[in-house]
Amino acid sequence: MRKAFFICLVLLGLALAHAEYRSSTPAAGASVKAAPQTVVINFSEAVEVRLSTFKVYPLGAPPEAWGSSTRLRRLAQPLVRQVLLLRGDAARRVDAGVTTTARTSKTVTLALKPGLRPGAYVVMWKNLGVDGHTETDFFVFVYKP
Ligand SMILES: [Cu+2]
Repeated sequence: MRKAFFICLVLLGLALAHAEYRSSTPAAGASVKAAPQTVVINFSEAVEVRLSTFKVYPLGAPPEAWGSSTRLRRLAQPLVRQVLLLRGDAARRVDAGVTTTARTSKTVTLALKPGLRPGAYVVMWKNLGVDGHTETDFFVFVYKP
């Protein structure tokens, strides 16, 4: 009994220790009617902004898939694996980089290029938390005017 309680505390500690996705604008899985100009991601702890990678890519998913966040996530996984750590890919991305100027922050803002086309978009990152742990994750949102 006491041992189980201790293990729970350890697991809880590990879960709290990483800079995990908490919320965002647009939200994960959201469909927005107006083209967003920024993506704001809130993490559970501060990240080293300059030592982390953030990207937004068009998913190229067919319109009939836009309504299913499960299907969009499945389509996004191979893209994230392929491009997250790719260099020199600015032309393929729809983000114009991180605008958060603080060295460490729980909230990271990405500017989006103007003229976003309707479609599904993947927001992906490999962050470095202030505790020294990295976390790779992504979410998808849909722009459907
Ligand atoms: Cu951690």
